[in-house]
Amino acid sequence: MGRTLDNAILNTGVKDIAKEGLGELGFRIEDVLEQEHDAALGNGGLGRLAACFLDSLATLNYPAWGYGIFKQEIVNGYQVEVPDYWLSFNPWEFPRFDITVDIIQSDESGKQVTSWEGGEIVQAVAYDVPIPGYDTPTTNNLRLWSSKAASGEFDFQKFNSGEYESAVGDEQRAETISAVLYPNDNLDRGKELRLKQQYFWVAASLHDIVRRFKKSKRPWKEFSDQVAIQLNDTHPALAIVELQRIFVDMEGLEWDEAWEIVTQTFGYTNHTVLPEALEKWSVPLFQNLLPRHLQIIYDINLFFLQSDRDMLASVSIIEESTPKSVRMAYLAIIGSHKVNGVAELHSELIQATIFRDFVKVFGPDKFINITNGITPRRWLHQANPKLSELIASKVGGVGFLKDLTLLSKLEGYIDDKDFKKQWMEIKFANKDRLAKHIKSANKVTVNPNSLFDIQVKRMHEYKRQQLNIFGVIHRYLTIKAMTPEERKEVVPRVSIFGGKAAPGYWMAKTIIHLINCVGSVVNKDEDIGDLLKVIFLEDYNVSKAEIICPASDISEHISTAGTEASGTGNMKFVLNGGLIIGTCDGANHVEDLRHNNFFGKQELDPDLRRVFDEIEKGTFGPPDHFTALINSVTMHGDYYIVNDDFHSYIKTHALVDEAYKNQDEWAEKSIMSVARMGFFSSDRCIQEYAETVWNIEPSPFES
Ligand code: 26R
Repeated sequence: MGRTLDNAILNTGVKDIAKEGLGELGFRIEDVLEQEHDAALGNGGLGRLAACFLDSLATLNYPAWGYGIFKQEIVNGYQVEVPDYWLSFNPWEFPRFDITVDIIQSDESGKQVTSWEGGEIVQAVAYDVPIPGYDTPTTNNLRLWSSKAASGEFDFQKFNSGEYESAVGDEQRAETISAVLYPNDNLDRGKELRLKQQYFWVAASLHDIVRRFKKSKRPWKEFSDQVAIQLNDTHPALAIVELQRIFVDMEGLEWDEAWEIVTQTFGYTNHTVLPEALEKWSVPLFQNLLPRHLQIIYDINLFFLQSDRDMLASVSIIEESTPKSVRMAYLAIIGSHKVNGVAELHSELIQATIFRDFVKVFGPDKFINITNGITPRRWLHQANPKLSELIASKVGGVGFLKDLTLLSKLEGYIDDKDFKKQWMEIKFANKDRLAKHIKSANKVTVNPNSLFDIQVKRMHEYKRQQLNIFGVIHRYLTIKAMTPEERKEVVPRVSIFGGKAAPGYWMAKTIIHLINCVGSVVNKDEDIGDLLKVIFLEDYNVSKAEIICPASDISEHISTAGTEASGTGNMKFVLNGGLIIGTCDGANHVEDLRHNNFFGKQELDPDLRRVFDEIEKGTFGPPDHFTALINSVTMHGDYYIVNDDFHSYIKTHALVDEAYKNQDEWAEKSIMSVARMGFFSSDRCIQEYAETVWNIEPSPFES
């Protein structure tokens, strides 16, 4: 989510008043805004996409609610992680002690059941975060759930009778459920507490939704006319089972009627094809925690498999592994009426690979694409006010913030010298702002006239920050080998990295380590000076992204072909006039390359060989720190295709250098890129969900 205040006063149009008022009280508004801590809604692209959606839903006057878990994220320090309990106060989270849901947490016996009783009761308490739309009175609600022991009272009886531990135990066990957000990204670890969290969150949200529906007094068969629930990946897919349980066990509906309503209610968005990220829960774990839900899953599966007996094993929700496991993506597909990917290529890929057999069963209409988008309010107007103002002066005012396709009018100014000059001056000012941040955070001076090359996103091998840093080392060696005359032709460059690794992801941390080691050698090398600087920005988050995204000349989106579902950072950079380096499609080709590599038919690129030699010589510190990283390319099949892409990657950077030498043409490329960004607004994206999945219309406030 990032910070709330600046966005809220911009959206509601009171920023000038706030600025003036604070001024009279002797404060600078910037200083006040910076006091706020970033709120989280997850760890990476998935959560930030949801935050953009909330902004668009409110702006477009859609009657929508966001549901999330109360967070206490673990943030990355340098190498150690510290839980940020003491930072957790957020003035925009309004506790609603009047809105609580009692949730059964587990059935002690774990036995076969046809209804679900007994077990511990945990209470969910709502915390509401207001989401004001832009230029509309509509303000929607994001409801976060915090877990609490049901009684909320300390058990003095147990305490007095000497059972000290279990007296605090119940309360602590309850509060632990929502205490931490798992910091993994794209890696499923199947932890019991996480399943508890998922159920806790799903149950609280669904009972809230059902309670609201009941107030309408409409018959159950109209449930899906009033309610649409979008599953943001499979993490909340248990909701499908819980709603079926509410209908059948609690409200007395017949199975078939209930199931029809359930499937009409849900939509499922897939956000990744990486096999290690597809959620599976072991059946024994499920049996223990959610026995009735497991039974309902068996029944859903049975009825589904009866409809198509040819493909039993390949589409079964239960995987015949040891132990058996529940495939959450399959449950999500079977329990939804629409399944979508988040970019054209990604949607094609899931239909051709991981969900292929389901396309055969359900036919192609159930599977659709809805390309991601970002909100221009935060990612242009708020992060880059000067550019927003300049654009407004050319495209007929601030209307483009609600209809981003109006940006295309900028194409008409491509030959306007004065406009181009202003455009580039704003880019420079944004780079200068980032340079100042780097100076204070990293104690390194970077020249804002250099080419700023940025890669910020979660640290992951598939995103290939290692390809980038190997490229940086190659650049360093190339400059080192040049004569002073040759060096005069080099375009000065700052390579900027940022992003968190999951605490247990050792290889990702090794890549961070290498980046920092390269930086400390290169940045103080007097032969190099301003020609190359290497920066790792600590603690990358939304507020930092608001400073970073407007400041790129190029940014890197170089995930292995076919692995990045969509990416949304790419859109943030381009909307702010940066050019991008990106991987072309080549998903099918990747399989062949992996096969060849695996059977030893790999030839190491000579430039990459030089890079590895230099690391192994100890130029960047003890080489054994990086042995595993190098071996992953040279000895273990190069799963992420770093070697095969290295040559083309280096060539592309040479093209960038050449292009940057012509600043006039660069300005034109930059303007043209922004002019064609209209499609990538989250408003367009949300409209597509509204029309093709939810069947809802805007409901503007009427005074
Ligand atoms: C812990 C585990 C189960 C887990 C798996 C996967 C946790 C988090 C993920 C992250 C996935 C779902 C994710 O964030 N995907 C990203 O979604 C973005 C929004 O659609 C895309 O832009 C981005 O390409 C994709 O990686």
